[in-house]
Amino acid sequence: MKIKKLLVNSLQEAVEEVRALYGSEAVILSTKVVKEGLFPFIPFPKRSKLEITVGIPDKEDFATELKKEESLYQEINKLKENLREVMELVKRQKTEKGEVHKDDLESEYSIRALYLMNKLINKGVSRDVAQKIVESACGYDFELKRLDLKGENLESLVEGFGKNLRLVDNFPEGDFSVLALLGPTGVGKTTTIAKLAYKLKSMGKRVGLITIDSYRVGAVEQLRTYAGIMELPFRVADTPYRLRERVGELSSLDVVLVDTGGRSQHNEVRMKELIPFFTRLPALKAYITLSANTEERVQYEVVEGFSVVEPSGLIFTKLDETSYYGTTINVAYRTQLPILCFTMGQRVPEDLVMASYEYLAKMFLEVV
Ligand SMILES: Nc1nc2c(ncn2[C@@H]2O[C@H](COP(=O)(O)OP(=O)(O)OP(=O)(O)O)[C@@H](O)[C@H]2O)c(=O)[nH]1
Ligand SMILES: [Mg+2]
Repeated sequence: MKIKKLLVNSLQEAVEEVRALYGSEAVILSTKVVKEGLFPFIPFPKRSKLEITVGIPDKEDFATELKKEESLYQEINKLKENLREVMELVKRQKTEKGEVHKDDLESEYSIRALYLMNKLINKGVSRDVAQKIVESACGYDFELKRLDLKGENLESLVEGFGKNLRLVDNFPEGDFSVLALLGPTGVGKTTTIAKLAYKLKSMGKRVGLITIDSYRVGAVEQLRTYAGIMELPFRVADTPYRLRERVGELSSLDVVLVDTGGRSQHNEVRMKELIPFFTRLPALKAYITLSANTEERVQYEVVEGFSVVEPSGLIFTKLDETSYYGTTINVAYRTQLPILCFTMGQRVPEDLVMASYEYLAKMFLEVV
């Protein structure tokens, strides 16, 4: 950039002169008032003039500035494009997971309600089930013009679950009850029986154990070992008649837990074998044991298969083995079978929790 100095009478003149002499790119960098006498050595009053400093950009300066500016714009546009792509990706991923979008249901639910819905959905609860649960805990807010939670997150979830899921609330029931655990192989039936037996014993109940699993090698010994450790009466019954007989022998106790061998819901013969064991025993209640890490549609297959014995409820095991335990909510909601308990680890007797709405709510809010 070149620098020039000019002496002018006014700012107006300065602007005009600079334009005329150096073109529109020239800029006035500074101005200074100076006194100018016609005869410097005579003490006449002096005239005021304006000294201006003008900056005249070189041609090359302009070209490089322009280039710099252009590449900066290109860079910004590229960044904008990248950002747009990332936003699209995030949006797509969220929709694929079935998460409720703020814009999807924004007109219907408050942000708080949507937050809670997403807490459930992100753990595997189906969108329609999550919506039903959260909606049950909402009221219409006339100010927001939307459905909003009536309480805080925890109490809202407790209310939502309470209105939509059934739990076994009278356990153990009556003076004498018989509980049998049924389900696919390896879901944790025997281990859960041991945990339940301990729980009942610590509630002061007199407990007895029976196994009808004479199919698998070592099955009898597995339960016998637990019975031995807890000093509980133990029986084996290999036929429906024997089962009734053994239950009769233990009828002075409060609760009898019956272990069964795991079987596939696809094996019709093995499923039908179960029926005579569970008829003509009025005190008996059969619970289907489902592993939470099993695919949801398979869980429905299992419930359907084991429904030959008219189940009284569900037990969910291995909650510790999946992040998507929300499937248990879907299954309990859609079958409307009451939940007895959850297990979340191999430790006997620690890893068992009797079903409660509060436990469920805490589990989804990740505060247990
Ligand atoms: N991680 C985890 N493992 C469990 C849980 N419950 C049981 N198990 C384990 O699952 C395995 C099978 O447990 P069992 O109790 O023998 O299962 P089962 O349903 O009686 O098996 P079958 O009688 O052969 O059908 C064992 O290693 C248990 O320790 C649980 O809640 N979490
Ligand atoms: Mg077993």
